[in-house]
Parts: sequence; structure tokens; C-alpha cells
Amino acid sequence: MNPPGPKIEILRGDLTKIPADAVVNAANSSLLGGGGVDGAIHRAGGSEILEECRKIVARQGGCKTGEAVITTAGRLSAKYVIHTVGPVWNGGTHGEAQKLAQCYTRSLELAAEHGCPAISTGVYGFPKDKAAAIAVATTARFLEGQTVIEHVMLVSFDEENYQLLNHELNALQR
Ligand code: AR6
Repeated sequence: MNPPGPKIEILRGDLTKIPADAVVNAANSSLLGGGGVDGAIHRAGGSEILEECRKIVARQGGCKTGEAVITTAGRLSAKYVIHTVGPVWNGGTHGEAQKLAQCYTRSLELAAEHGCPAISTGVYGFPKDKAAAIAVATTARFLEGQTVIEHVMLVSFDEENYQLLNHELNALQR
């Protein structure tokens, strides 16, 4: 794999404050909100996001693990929220890695410029080191084959994810 160049950036901060065309939400399959980054996005973005999520649920009955849907971003500075459903960590032998990689790929397919949290590393319990490796490798592989997306920000709330993502990106660029 070629080095990804400057397209991937690792940031520490609050995803709801990131100015980007689209931000990615670590949602659940109900699409009706929750805790963690999901709760933060719905609180900051307002009811418009939930209204659109309800329409999607009425149309397609939620969102499967590893899939993604897109809505308005309401009052956020982003234009769109891409809601993806990460796998619950269940020991690692139930296709969790493949499902997590699919979250990044599907989200990138829906986005043009894009800030993304560390999906599944909160209450879903995915080991952060494994999740960071998947986040960086999948994003880099996706960016290699396309010219539409100019910039992907992987936004960590906590220092540990920030360090792990930086480590993975540096390893890829060496
Ligand atoms: N900005 C960036 N990252 C954040 C923010 C924020 N504002 N808030 C939390 N994180 P989690 P999951 C980080 O639990 O593991 C929800 O209830 C957090 O530190 O939000 O995919 C959903 O409705 C962690 O590293 O998502 C689902 O039911 C990462 O975001 C379930 O949680 C993901 O943590 C999804 O679980």
C-alpha cells in the first residue's frame, strides 16, 4: 500500500465542533439516538436529525451493523451526518473486524469531506488498538482508489485513541 499522504489527519477533540462537509456518528441500529458520541451529535444538532432518522427507519427499518445512512446535520457546523453502526465487541471471532472496516468504507462512500470518531471503541467495547489499526488501514485503502474525498479527519475524544491512531498513521507512512 502506498503512503496515504496528507489526506488523513488525526485530531483530538469534540466531533460536534468539527467544521467538515460531513461527520460520522457511531450510532446503533435503531437510529434513534443513544449515549456517547451519538447523544452528543443529537443534542448539539437538534431535532431535525432525529426527524430524518425516523423517516429512514420508516423506509428501511433501521440500519444494520456495518452499514451507514446519511441525514442533515441540523445545527452542527457540518452539512451532513453519516450514521454508521459499529459492531459490539464480542471476543473478536464474530466478524467484528470485518464489520468495523465496512463501517469506514460505507461511511466514506457517502462522504465528500469527513470527520469521524473511533467507532465501537466506547460502550461497544472494541479494543482501541485493533480499532485504530482498522480505522487507519481501511481509510487509507479507500482513499488510494479515488479522487473525490480530499481530507478525512479521525477525531478522538480521548488521549489513548489519539495516540493509537497517530501510531498507526505513522507506521503506514514510514
Ligand atoms: N467527539 C468525538 N468522539 C467522541 C465524542 C465526541 N463528542 N463523544 C464520545 N466520543 P461511543 P460505540 C468517542 O460509546 O462504542 C451509543 O449509545 C468515545 O470516547 O459513542 O460505537 C450509540 O447509540 C469513543 O472512543 O460509540 C450506540 O448504542 C468513541 O467516540 C453505542 O453508543 C465511540 O464511543 C455505540 O457504541
